Amino acid sequence: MSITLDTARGIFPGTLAADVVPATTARFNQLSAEDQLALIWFAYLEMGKTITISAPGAANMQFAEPTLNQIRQLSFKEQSQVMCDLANRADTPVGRVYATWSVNIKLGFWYQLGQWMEQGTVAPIPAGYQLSANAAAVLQTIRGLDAGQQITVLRNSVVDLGFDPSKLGNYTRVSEPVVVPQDVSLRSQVSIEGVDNPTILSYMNNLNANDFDTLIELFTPDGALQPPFQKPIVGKDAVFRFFREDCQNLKLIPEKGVVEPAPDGYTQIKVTGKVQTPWFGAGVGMNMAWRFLLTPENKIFFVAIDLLASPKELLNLVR
Ligand code: 45D
Repeated sequence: MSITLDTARGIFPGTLAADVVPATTARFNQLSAEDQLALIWFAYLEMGKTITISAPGAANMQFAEPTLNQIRQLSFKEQSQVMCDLANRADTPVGRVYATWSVNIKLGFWYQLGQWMEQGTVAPIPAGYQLSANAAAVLQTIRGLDAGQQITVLRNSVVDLGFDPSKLGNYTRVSEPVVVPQDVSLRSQVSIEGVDNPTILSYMNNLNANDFDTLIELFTPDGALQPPFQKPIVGKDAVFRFFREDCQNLKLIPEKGVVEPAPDGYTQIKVTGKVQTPWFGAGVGMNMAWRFLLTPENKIFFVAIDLLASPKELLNLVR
């Protein structure tokens, strides 16, 4: 039996991912636009009591700024309409611009609107807004999640707003500028209990240093990366673009792992640990697993990144 992307996706099948996240997102997407906006707003306010979100840098905000300034000039009624249109995925000028943005630009856009809503310069969610019973139930589910799962639900709901990018036709993707990789002398080196494979250590260290040029050379030409709750991104070019657009300034803190032989001279390696996003820094450590499949030449043929169901899963290294 030879190795394919499909067999690769099935390695370490005992890994328990936080399926409650896509399930909650699916329920969220069934709600009315008004309920969606109000619900994320309430969830966002509640989370803000325990964790702080970092302000995005100026380089990050420059692309959203023209749209934000346009919105600020509008009446409250018009502002609410713009936000509802985004939640309705409507085909509007703002919805189309929004669709071209990377995840971080979308998050920065809402971060700024949220600040203005709190300050009262942009239309707030009406005081006393009553969530529907379904929306209230979704909010209740979100309350029960751990912080890493909560921010992932929030992130997913923001990403899904706006006009559907697949309906845009040809367009230019807009993402924040790529930062210079961290100076080699300043780089920290991870250590992983049970794993000394140099490709794995290099993956973690180069991603932590934003050194995507070196990182991508660890992959085979047809190598694939599967982000949490997504389909695999296949091929070096696509994976490289993903790193540059969506993976800057992450902090990977792998803790332990196992190395096992796989068919055809391949090696499968599972690592568990924490990941921090620049949006919340050390305030939120997401419980994650990496499931790698390496070729006999020690190149990455496949890696899946999973958000784990519970901290207990950090200890689950069995096949
Ligand atoms: O008024 O090894 C609302 C990979 C509407 C790469 C709003 C990775 C209403 C390979 C929207 C509520 C990337 C896969 C306002 C590893 C409203 C690899 C505002 C993993 C104002 C490890 C809402 C990386 C706002 C991971 C402002 C797992 C919401 C990264 C803001 C995960 C929400 C990153 C924010 C996550 C959420 C970031 C900022 C989960 C950020 C979440």
